[in-house]
Amino acid sequence: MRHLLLIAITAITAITALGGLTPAQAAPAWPAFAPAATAPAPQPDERRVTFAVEGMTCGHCATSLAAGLRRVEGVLDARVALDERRAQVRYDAQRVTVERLIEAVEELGYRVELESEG
Ligand SMILES: [Cu+2]
Repeated sequence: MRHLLLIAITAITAITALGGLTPAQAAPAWPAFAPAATAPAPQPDERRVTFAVEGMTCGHCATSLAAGLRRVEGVLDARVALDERRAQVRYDAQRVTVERLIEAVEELGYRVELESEG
């Protein structure tokens, strides 16, 4: 009976030594994720809007209105046609709203109405 017990213990010890995992092997490997870069920038939601603008009297008005619109955060481009009394704005809807653009035109001293979007 003692011999059997001894044999059993020896066998278990041998199995553990040969087949058992060392702590290093048992420890889970670090997940192979790529290092986290900075958060990706959201995709711009590019849109166009056209405004009817009243109050421009000369080329300087049109130039300064276009420049003022381009300074608004989220505006990608602005073109103003004095003869048509129109301002066309290309903007990122993630960063600016049409309401904000209207405010900006009014702050520059002109009356403005939304003409078309898209
Ligand atoms: Cu002017």
